[in-house]
Amino acid sequence: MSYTIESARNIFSNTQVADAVPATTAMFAELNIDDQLAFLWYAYAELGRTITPAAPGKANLQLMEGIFNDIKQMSHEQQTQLMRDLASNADTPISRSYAYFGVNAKLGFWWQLGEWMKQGIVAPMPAGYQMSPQVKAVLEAVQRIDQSQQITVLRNTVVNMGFDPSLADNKQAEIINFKFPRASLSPQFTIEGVTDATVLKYIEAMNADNFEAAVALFANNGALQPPFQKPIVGREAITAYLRDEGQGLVMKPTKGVSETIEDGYTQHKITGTVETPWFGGNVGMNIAWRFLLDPQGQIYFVAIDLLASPKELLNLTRK
Ligand code: EQ3
Repeated sequence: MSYTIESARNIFSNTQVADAVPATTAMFAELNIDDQLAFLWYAYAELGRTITPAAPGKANLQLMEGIFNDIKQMSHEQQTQLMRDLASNADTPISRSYAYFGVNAKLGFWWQLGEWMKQGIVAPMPAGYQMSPQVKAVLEAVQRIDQSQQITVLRNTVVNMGFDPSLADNKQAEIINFKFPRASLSPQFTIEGVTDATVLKYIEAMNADNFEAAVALFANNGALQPPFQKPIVGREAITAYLRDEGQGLVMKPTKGVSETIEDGYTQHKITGTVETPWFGGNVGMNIAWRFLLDPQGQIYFVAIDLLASPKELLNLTRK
């Protein structure tokens, strides 16, 4: 039997993923624009009761100095309109610039706005704001999920804001992204039950932000499937994706299972935690990597799943 990306998606198909994330993100998308902004403010404040994201660092924030200066000059009404424009994907100059921010730059942009909202430099939530029942319902849904799922919902909403770059004329524009300093030594690790060289090299390369080395492990037509997304196919597309989304992640795989299947293919399921540079060791996301390697030992397919619960870390049954 020869695999297709579609059939590869079904390896270890009994893996339970955190379905509450897309469900809550969909509830959020149903809110009107002002309710979306209000929800984000309250969800962010709620999260901030226990953990707050790390400040992104001066050098990173300087990348958007021009836009920040413009925002500081605006009236509170204009600032509120700017936030509405971003949330509604409107075609405005700032909304277009935002489209060319990488994921971490988008998060950093809102981090700065959030700080300035607290200080009154950017328009805060109106005094006496009354939450609509719809906002309340989404907030309650968010309170029911664990912290790693909450930050994923927040991140998804921020990523989806701004003008859609596929509609812009300047499709080749340079993506502005943040870099996070790494400790000089990547975390040492062994994966109980897995010794496959390709899998170990993948984790090692990702923990050093060495995306070229990680992508060199893929077959030409190989694919990477991020949590809740369709597979990204081909080395070039995977490199672009990892440069945008993989920066500064710390991967801590702990255990796994390997087996040879048909025609020299091997499959490996590894579980462990992944930390984002925003929250460091305070939030460990429970993750599974489901690898399918071709007979040459190259990655034909890898899915990254955000797991439904810590219990899933122990689910290594071969299906
Ligand atoms: C200002 C305020 C509060 C109010 C305003 O009205 C609206 C908004 C938006 C506001 C601001 C909100 C803010 C600042 C939110 C910040 C949220 C943050 C910092 C969230 C960060 C989340 C990061 C996550 C969930 C990262 C997850 C990464 C994963 C799971 C990566 C997995 C991967 C692995 C393991 C691989 O092997 C391959 C690559 C891949 C990337 C898929």
